[in-house]
Amino acid sequence: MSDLDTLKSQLLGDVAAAADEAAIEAVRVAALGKKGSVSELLKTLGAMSADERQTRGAAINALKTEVTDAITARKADLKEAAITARLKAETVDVSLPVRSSPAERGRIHPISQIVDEITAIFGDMGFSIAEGPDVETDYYNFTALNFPEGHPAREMHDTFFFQPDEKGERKVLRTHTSPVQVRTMEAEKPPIRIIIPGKTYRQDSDATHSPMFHQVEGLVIDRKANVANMRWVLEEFCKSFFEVPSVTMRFRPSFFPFTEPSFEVDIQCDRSGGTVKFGEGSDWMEILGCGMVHPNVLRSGGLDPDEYQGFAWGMGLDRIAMLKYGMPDLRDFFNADVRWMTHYGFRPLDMPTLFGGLSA
Ligand code: 2NM
Repeated sequence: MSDLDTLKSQLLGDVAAAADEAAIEAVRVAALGKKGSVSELLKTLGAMSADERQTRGAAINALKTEVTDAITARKADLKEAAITARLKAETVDVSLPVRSSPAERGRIHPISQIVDEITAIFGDMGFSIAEGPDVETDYYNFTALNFPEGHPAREMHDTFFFQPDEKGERKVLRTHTSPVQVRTMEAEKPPIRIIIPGKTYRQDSDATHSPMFHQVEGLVIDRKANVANMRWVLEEFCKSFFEVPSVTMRFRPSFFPFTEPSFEVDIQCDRSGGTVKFGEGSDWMEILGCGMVHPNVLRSGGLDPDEYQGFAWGMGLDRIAMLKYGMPDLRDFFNADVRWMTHYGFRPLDMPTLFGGLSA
């Protein structure tokens, strides 16, 4: 066997043994690279006689061609094998159900949905949102709102009291969101048009009462704001909120310390079927309280009652949400049960708007 035959069988053996693309590349460099075994042989041609070069040169070039072809073929095979292996490893089972993204699976709590709906309605009427602390002073929760010291209305609220602090001041969990109205009157100049959604607290707990519940209150202060304006605002709100073209409302005289006159408002409804229908029927349902802001409350807010007047209202959200969405037990609202949320919750991307439909 000549030296070329030996080299050839060795190189072809290396080619056949190369198991992946990196290995075959190493074989190529070892044979055909600058210092490769075949390249080194080619370099010997220069020192040969013309005759010798003719026979020896042809043999070396034949070897080079054969080795090059073998490497090229093996490379192609290995590349093909690598692609096949990768396709096999990366298969997708298209029959599996699509897993939804967190944004699609998440749900908006019905209370948040109600607040978003009410915000859309009053936002459209030019109201903005005001907020305040859940832990209030006795002054803002009661005194500034015309609940005199020792007045029985303070007991009406079943207040959660904190231990007195070092100054003897006893903070409370706000029993309504009305303290925010006083804080807003202190901070802003009329005209004022705000709604105040938020958590409120009273010691009360059964199937229809939770010690933490939700309210939206509203306040309008201007030079001539009056009961007729209030009626219009509340009627527009009810039509939008209950998604009916007309509602009949009943204003019954009532008492709240912070308003005079005060009213409780019912809307006409039909309870004869399994669900409540609004805008028709022979039943009445109480939905909110309202009135003209008491002069003492205006004074608490730093406003002159001879210059400004206003109206305010308040409604509980939890009961209204139960009614609107047909949820039977209030306690489910706060159990954080994901099955309940999946059933009663709202999709985060379905934002309530007046033009797109509130709860559609
Ligand atoms: C209600 C009913 C009637 C009310 C009054 C005020 C304030 F601070 F402006 F005087 N805020 N909220 C109000 C009036 C609340 O809830 C049933």
